Amino acid sequence: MNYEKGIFYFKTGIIMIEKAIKKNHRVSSSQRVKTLAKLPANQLYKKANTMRKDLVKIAVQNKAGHIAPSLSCVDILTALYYYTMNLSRDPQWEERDRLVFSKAHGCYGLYAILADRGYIQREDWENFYRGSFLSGCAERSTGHGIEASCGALGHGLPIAAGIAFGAKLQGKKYRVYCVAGDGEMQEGSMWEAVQFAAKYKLSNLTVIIDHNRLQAMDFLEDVLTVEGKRFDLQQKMKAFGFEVKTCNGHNPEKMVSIVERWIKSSALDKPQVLIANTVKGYGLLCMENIPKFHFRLPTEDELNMGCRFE
Ligand SMILES: Cc1ncc(C[n+]2csc(CCOP(=O)(O)OP(=O)(O)O)c2C)c(N)n1
Ligand SMILES: [Mg+2]
Repeated sequence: MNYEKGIFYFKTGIIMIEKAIKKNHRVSSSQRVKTLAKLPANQLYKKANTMRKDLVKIAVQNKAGHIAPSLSCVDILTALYYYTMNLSRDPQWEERDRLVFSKAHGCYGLYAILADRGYIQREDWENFYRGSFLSGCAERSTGHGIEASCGALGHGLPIAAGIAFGAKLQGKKYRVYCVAGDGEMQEGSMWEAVQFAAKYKLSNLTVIIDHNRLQAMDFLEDVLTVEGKRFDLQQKMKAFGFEVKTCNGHNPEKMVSIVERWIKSSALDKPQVLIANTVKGYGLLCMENIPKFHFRLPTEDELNMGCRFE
């Protein structure tokens, strides 16, 4: 009798496990994933202003210095996170679009956005640079929406090209975005990745270059850009086989429309680059376009000079 009862419970247990597996399978299929809501394009600049305000407040309070390189790419990141990228509440959703943030020192706006989108806890963001897991340069943590560690410049684009190539090989539909610095584009590894992406026709890869014309403590033209060659990057990227567009990098509405056209163009068989003309330190009047602010906190007097986002 006990033996028969045991068999009965065993069989019931197996049926329950099978049901649970099926249910779990259904929930994790891509159709059931809750995608993150997009903002209307004309609200993106306003959202970027909220992010700028947040990042300046927290960076100043925590004494973290890379404010200017963070401010120049907030509109780019806002365009990607609130409009262009296909994302879900689960930062590790297999079908998600990937962002590789190559100029990882300018990550404060990225942190503000990841906190706003619910990928990182507000408390971790508020304590960044003073004890939380969020450090001065973004480090890989896919559970929090950060795909790669790129503190040493020149690594993000090679990683992004590898992910895009893998997606193509596997027939995956997700797209890969890479935000790179214009000074960073001097790294040899970036040009190896550019050649690779063009050779393998990685049409699922979009690079956005934060073209603020400054690198660390000096202007690009005074370091490596050939004198007078203002359109250096466009010409080079075109010659290397990329689809190239240029626009105002503080106009997210314009940026999303360019990228949207690329995404929807089935005839496009090239990787693309958007050269986004930006201002380093954009939004804080004391900082805009001033080399010494690459890694320097503003004084109270400098902050009182005002900003564009109140
Ligand atoms: C391989 C490497 N070399 C040097 C540095 C130091 N460094 C940090 S930011 C930076 C300037 C980068 O300029 P850019 O890519 O134009 O970014 P921006 O600060 O203008 O946004 C440098 C040289 C680094 N992080 N990695
Ligand atoms: Mg730069």
